Amino acid sequence: MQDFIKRYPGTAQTAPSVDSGFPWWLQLQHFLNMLFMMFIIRAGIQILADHPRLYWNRDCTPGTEWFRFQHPVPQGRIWTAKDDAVTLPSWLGIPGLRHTIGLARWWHFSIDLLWVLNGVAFYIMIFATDQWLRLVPVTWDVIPNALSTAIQYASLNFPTESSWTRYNGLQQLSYFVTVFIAAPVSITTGLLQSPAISNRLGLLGSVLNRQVARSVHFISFTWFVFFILAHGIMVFITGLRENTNHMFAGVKSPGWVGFPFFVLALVLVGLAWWAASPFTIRHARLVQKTGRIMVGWIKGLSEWWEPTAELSEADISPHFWPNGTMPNSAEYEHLVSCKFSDYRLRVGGMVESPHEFSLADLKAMRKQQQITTHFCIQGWSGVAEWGGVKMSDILDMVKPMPGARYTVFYSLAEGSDGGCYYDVHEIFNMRHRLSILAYEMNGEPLSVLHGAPLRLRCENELGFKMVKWISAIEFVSDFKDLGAGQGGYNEDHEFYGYRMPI
Ligand SMILES: Nc1nc2c(c(=O)[nH]1)N[C@H]1C(S)=C(S)[C@@H](COP(=O)(O)O)O[C@H]1N2
Ligand SMILES: [Mo]
Repeated sequence: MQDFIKRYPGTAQTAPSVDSGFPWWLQLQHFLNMLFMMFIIRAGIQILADHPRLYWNRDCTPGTEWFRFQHPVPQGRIWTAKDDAVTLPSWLGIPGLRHTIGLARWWHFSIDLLWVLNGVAFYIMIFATDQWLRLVPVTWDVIPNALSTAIQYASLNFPTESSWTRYNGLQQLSYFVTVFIAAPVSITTGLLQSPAISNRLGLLGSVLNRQVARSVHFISFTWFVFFILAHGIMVFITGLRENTNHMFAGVKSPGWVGFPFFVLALVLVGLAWWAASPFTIRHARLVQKTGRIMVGWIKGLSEWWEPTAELSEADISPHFWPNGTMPNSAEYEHLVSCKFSDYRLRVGGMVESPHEFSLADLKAMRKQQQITTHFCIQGWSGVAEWGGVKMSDILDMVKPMPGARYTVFYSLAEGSDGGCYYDVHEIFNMRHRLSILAYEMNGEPLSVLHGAPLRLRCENELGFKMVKWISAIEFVSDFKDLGAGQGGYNEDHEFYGYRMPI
């Protein structure tokens, strides 16, 4: 053992030495990364808490999860995905509480964007200088040296460091994994969870389906948490002054120059940590609007990709989570008892030819069937075969006027805080081949639970945009005057964005 340690002291002597110190941009990016990560991780945990189960299979059948922090799904009663959300303390999640995924997502995605920009700038800068040689192992010697470092740490007899010019083996490997593996894996698996991207990728989106992506995203997250904890502890126990001088002053000295800046950085991150949740709860609408300005437009762009992924019968999920607030009016009860023979779908607003359709009228029209994946914002997914009428056929019949820009779907059901559930779509998105008004699910008439008599399927959006128990469709030029003016019930009440293909 001693021979081994003597031969491999911890830092690979054959590794190139970096002599340009720690430039100001590196110090700044390192700090920003820490600040951004705090938001991303906390908001990410909040998102996970909205469906606190992880699976390797796309169908999310209860009992098949490999990880959960929630009881097993109760049997013998309706248990919706919203019932399943877990409450988080406000110091942990952003903004804490229960089912606050709408706000958490604005934080997660907006700060993600800043983090990615910081990361891209970092990649460019390190490869434009010699700094990349700190992070990328260029000699196999790094492996025995990493082992040697681990042994020495475990023996509490720390190796001599020369981190001004070269990191030790373990350090280099863990930095490499973090910067060049975990970060890109997190970004890709994050994006793969979106309906627009997943559905666009065909086979790839199906093999690396949402639950696989979500599970890998989680594993990558645990790496980050482990790394940040270990890395943070190491700052303190391997030479606090030298380390903080490198990090915050860019100097090699045994003095205290960097330390005050390090403390300041910790105070800033601490303050941001302390303020994030109360601020978000107090200014929820502002967080929603800022998020929309920062990343909403990028999400909106992906509505232009025609969703393509269609699956086969073998992919149909044995279980399809139900979600939402059921209708409970006398009117709806009557419709159920007459088997929807008195049901009329009213289509009007800014159209040349307003229509009323009975269910029989709709069933007499051209029928389309499609097997697709449903992506709920909360994180679960499920595959079903849907049968119904193409929205583009309805559009051709009612002829929206030139000034009409949005299609509004109204529900027979109320939302969870009372008031009509409704949602707004861009008209062009209703012309996609897979946008249908479904009256069938898996070959059977649509059940009450899943939206009878009629629900929307719009395969490049998240589930909440697919209104169930549709009563009427209206074409409008603007949605400012509807509800709280955000483009839908969950947009108004849960601060979601009205264009949510990602
Ligand atoms: N009227 C109405 N439609 C709704 C909802 C709702 O609460 N009310 N929930 C939405 C959400 S969040 C999802 S994920 C899907 C769930 O559809 P499912 O119950 O068929 O799974 O319906 C959407 N349509
Ligand atoms: Mo949902």
